[in-house]
Amino acid sequence: MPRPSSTTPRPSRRSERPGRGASRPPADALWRRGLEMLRVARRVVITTHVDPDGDALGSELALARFLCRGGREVRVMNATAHPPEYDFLTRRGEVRVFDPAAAADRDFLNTCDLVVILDVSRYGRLAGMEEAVRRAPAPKVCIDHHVDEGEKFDLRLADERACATAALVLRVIDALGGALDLRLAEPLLAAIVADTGSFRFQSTDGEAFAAAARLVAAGAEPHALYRRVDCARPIARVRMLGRNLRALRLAAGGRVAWLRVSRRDAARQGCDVKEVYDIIPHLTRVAGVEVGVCVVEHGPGEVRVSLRSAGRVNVHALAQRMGGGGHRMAAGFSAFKQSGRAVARRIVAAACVAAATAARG
Ligand SMILES: [Mn+2]
Repeated sequence: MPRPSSTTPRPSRRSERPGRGASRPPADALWRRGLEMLRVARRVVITTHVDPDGDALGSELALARFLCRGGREVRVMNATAHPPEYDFLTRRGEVRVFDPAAAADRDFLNTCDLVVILDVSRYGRLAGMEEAVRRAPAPKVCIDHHVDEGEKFDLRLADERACATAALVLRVIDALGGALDLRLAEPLLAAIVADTGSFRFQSTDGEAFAAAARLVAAGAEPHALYRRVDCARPIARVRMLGRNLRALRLAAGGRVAWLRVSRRDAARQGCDVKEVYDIIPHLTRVAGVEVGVCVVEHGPGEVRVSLRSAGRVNVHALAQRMGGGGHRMAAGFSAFKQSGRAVARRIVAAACVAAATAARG
């Protein structure tokens, strides 16, 4: 099978006029096969990575709603819940947290005729759903924009340059002749805003803006989205960000900014451990910092590390060495049966080497 990333069609930047026209229908054989599988499927499971983010959830909702229009039976099932700030996007019961003990969940997964895996480059990212998805007899189609980790899906529709998986979902909807309405536009815009850092990250391209123009024309409201996602935080969460900003440490002569926080630290401040991740955009805001490292102890022996690049360091390469993945500018990994302190020491040392090398280059 050819490497999908080299052949995946992408709307031409030159021909795409702002605010006009659907993205060019994907034309190569891989995409044609994937689109045909989506078109003929009648019972579809859609899933994504553990701890779904805005792109993961928004992509799922838009694809599910689009496929439902064709009379298909579609279930969105994830290993864990999405952040509560995205609840407003969902209808009651629209997204299920997969329960391996629930016969209804297992039965649907085992009798569906297609499993669509979104925003995931490796089965391992499905965490508690991995085994059940692998065992499901239906073919698995992956739609994703992460760096290819060589994982074998039945079909992988991928474009590493895409700003968000949602941009690929929009290409799919366009190619299958779907019309945009608010039910599709709202989650797609939330997804693109999330994955482009509100149109600021390196992945932000003409396709992101052209898609956004169409989604806004279909009724999505950027300001309302911002208010609901970013401006509804409990005071404890904002105060914890303040404490974590104070605790930020610099290494490698100011080229690496890093922080280690535990679930206990967060709990002491009345916060959920996932709210620690609010610090991440700030890591690379410091002048001279090339790499940001956020080490979070989720539980005894479970450490999750987020890596961010200011531009020169490929943090995907760093994450990959530790068994993780992601993108060139944003990546991460999990470590088990190790202390947060030990993991932090190892990854900060590696980040310092990478940052120093980049500074010399
Ligand atoms: Mn994504």
